[in-house]
Amino acid sequence: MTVIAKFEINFSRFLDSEGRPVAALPAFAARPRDLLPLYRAMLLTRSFDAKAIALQRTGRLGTYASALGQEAVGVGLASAMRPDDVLVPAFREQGAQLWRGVTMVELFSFWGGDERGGDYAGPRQDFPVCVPVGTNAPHAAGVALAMKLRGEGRAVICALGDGATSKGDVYEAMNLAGVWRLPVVFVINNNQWAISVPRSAQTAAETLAQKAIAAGFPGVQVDGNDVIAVRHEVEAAIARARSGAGPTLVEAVTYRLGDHTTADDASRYRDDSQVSQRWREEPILRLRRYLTEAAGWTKQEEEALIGECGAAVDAAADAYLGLPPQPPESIFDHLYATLPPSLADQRAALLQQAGENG
Ligand SMILES: Cc1ncc(C[n+]2csc(CCOP(=O)(O)OP(=O)(O)O)c2C)c(N)n1
Ligand SMILES: [Mg+2]
Repeated sequence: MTVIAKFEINFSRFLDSEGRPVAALPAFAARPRDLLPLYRAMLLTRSFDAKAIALQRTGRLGTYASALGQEAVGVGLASAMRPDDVLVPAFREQGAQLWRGVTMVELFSFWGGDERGGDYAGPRQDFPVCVPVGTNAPHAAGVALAMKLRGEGRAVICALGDGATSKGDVYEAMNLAGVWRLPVVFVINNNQWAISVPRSAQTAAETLAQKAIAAGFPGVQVDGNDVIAVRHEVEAAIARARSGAGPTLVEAVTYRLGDHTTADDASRYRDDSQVSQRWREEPILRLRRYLTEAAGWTKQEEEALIGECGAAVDAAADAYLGLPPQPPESIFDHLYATLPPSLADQRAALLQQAGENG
């Protein structure tokens, strides 16, 4: 027998878990303080998550999926994008969305069940949160096809979980993206869990990055707790997409430090000791250690930044809680440009009933 094809998957990391550089840093990180916007964005995401959980626990928000421990994935991928690229998120990308200009009030509103929270004033073309697992992948391929047909030189970034890569629609989207060389980057947030199902029970593949190979494009693995690595590899993938060379898959290896959502209790299916271990590798601590060492980041600066993020989150929560409720018929108003007749009838019936009930 002869070897007719050979593949390999590379792993990228710039900072180890102690925050020590293990490779020459990319240009955007040449001056340590240039990393402060990334650091702030990760802190803001963590603060937003904590508030969202508190609001849910007190009955003022619906079920919520926190990104605790995975802040570097969202912030890293979004900071690699240009404003005119399109983000097609799953449901754990609040770090990316906040970076892109989605407001905290919009995000609270969405998770509070208010459809206006998926209609962003800022990044108008970014897609809203997508809870049906993996269904955003074909959407992303479709957007990328439109960009290609129009010759726009933009890119789509599609965020997916590790569990999503076990789904047929994700393979279908990747297959089309490969064969049509679409300008799309699939970023897999490999947080090791799909609710209670561990990564090892989802797929026998050695890496998730290699799933790109079957679809005919490159896959790379990055340390998903190293925001520099995530940004650097996604930037390279976006440049490839824009140049017409086609898609890339970036697998960001991280860990879900929190419950799956506020409707979950992860202590029922995983060991606390495993989680404590993973806290040592978390992305914010890692970058803080680097900033302290390389940029003289002080305790005072740290406290001021935490205070500033907390105040911004509190103000957004107050604004969300102060929003007037939506009228009941709004449940019909955010899915279709033109309502199909059957739904138009239901909307009219609802309005009539609401009128009769005063
Ligand atoms: C099509 C579909 N099936 C099942 C669910 C229920 N569900 C919600 S999240 C989830 C696991 C997703 O795991 P992963 O893709 O790894 O994303 P993570 O939640 O870890 O970010 C499942 C099964 C769903 N939302 N959509
Ligand atoms: Mg997962």
